[in-house]
Amino acid sequence: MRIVVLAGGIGGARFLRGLKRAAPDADVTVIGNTGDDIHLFGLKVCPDLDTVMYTLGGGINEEQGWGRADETFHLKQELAAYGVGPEWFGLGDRDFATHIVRTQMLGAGFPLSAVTEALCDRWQPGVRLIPMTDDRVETHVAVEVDGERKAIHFQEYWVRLRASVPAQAVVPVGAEQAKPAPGVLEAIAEADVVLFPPSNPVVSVGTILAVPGIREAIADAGVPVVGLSPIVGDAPVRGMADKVLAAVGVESTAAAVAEHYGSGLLDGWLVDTVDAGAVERVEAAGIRCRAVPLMMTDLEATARMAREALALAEEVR
Ligand code: GDP
Ligand code: FO1
Ligand code: CA
Repeated sequence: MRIVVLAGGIGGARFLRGLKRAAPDADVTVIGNTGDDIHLFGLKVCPDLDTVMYTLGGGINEEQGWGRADETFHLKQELAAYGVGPEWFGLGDRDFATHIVRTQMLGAGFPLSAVTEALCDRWQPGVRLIPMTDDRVETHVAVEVDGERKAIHFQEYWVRLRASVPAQAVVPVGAEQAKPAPGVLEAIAEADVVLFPPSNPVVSVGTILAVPGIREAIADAGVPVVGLSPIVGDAPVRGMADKVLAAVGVESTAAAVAEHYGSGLLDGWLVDTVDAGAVERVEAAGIRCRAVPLMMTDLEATARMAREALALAEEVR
C-alpha cells in the first residue's frame, strides 16, 4: 500500500512512528512542511524536516520533541560570547552539523529535496521524506506590538514571543510562486490513501496545501483522504494551533478544523473520544467521522490511531 502523509514537526513525526508500526510493509511518502524554515548564522535550518528525520531515525530528543538527543550547546555559547545571536533559538552542536551539511550542499547547487534525501541516507527514517517545495517559503505572522503592526518570522512569533501577542494573520510568504518539489505530485497521484496526521492545520498542513498544485492533486487523486484532529477537548495537545486558527477565523475545535479542510478535500476525520459530540457536526459537513482515542502517549496507542485512520480510509473508499 502506498501512503502519502502531509507532515509538520512533532505531531506529524510521532504519528509517522505509529503508522510505521501499524503498516510495516507500506510504502510511505512524507511531504514535509518547509514554511518553518529559517536562516540563522548563515545556515539553513529546516525544523519540521529535521524533526521527522530525527524522530524516525532515532536521533530525536524525546522529551522536547525537536532537536537532537544528548545535545550540547558549546557553539551557541561561543557565538553568544561574540555577541552573535539570536540567542532565543536553541541550536545545539549536533544539530548544527545537519545545518552545515545542508547549507553546503545547497550552496553547491543541490535542491533541498536532494539535500534532504542525502541527509536521510544517514538517518534511514524508513519513509521517503520530500520537502513540499525546493523554493523558499517562509511563514510570517502579522502581529501588533506596542501599537505597531508588523510581520515577523513564525519562529520569532513562536519561539521568541511564545505566541504571547495575538496573531492577526498568517502568511506563507513565497508559497504562491512555489512549485511542488520533484516527486510530490507523483507520490500523490500514485497514492492509495492520503493522511493528514494530527499536525498544525494552519502552519503545517495549511502551508503544504498552500503550494499551488498540491491541494488540487490530492482532490484529484480519487483516493481516500483521512485526517486526525490535533485539537482535543477544544484545545491543541501542545503548541499554538489555537492562536493561528483564530488568526484564520477558525474556532479551536475538532469539528471546526474538519470543516476548515472541507469535504472537497477530506473524506474522513478522526476526533478524540472526548470530542464524540462533534461527530454529528462533521458528518453533516459531508465528512465521515469517528471518535477514537487520539493521544499519542506511546507507540502502541499511536499505532492504534494509525490503524483507525486506515480503517476509516477503507470505509470511505
Ligand atoms: P510542529 O511542527 O512541531 O508544531 O508539529 P505538527 O504541526 O506536526 O503538530 C503539531 C500539532 O500536534 C499540535 O497542534 C498538537 O495539538 C498536535 N499534537 C501533539 N501531540 C498530540 C497527540 O498526542 N494527539 C493529538 N491528537 N494531537 C497531538
Ligand atoms: N522550539 C522551541 O520552542 N525553542 C527552540 O529553541 C527551538 C529550537 C529548534 C532548533 C532546531 C529545530 O529543528 C527545532 C527547534 N525548535 C525550537 C522547534 C521549532 O521551532 C518548531 O518549528 C516549533 O516547535 C513549531 O513547529
Ligand atoms: Ca512546525
